[in-house]
Amino acid sequence: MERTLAIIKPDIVATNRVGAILERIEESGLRPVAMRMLKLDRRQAEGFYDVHREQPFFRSLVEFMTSGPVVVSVLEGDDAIARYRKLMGATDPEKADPGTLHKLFGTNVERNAIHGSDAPETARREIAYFFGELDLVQR
Ligand code: IDP
Ligand code: MG
Repeated sequence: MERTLAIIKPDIVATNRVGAILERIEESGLRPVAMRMLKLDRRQAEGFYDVHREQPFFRSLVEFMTSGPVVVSVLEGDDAIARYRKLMGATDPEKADPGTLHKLFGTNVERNAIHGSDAPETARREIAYFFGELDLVQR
């Protein structure tokens, strides 16, 4: 059993497609065990994307991620990190396979609808960034 952090990004909340994303996540067999809507402030977004601080797209990414509410959740399941990354597809919707969440819901490489942790270490850090152990339910 593994856990991963998912973020439904502001573009999806703004266009009322949170339910459509969650439906596909649940259909895939991944189970949400914590969920919260919040509006990231600049420091929270910068801290979350700290590894990208030197990237040319960092400022714009932070602008986007603070532009409106997001839905953060913890997904649980066997091999959850890799399974969710597969469900999402490549970061850039143009390069993502048909049927993946980035392809179906993303607009471009920045406004790409959703986030998922990329490895066990990052999943642990990202889950702890938003949730405490007591926030996670047993299912
Ligand atoms: P990931 O979200 O698939 O792990 P990362 O490379 O970690 O991809 O990038 C984090 C986020 O930064 C992406 O989800 C996307 O929103 C944004 N991003 C990544 N690469 C670019 C880019 O080349 N231009 C603009 N935004 C980007
Ligand atoms: Mg990443």
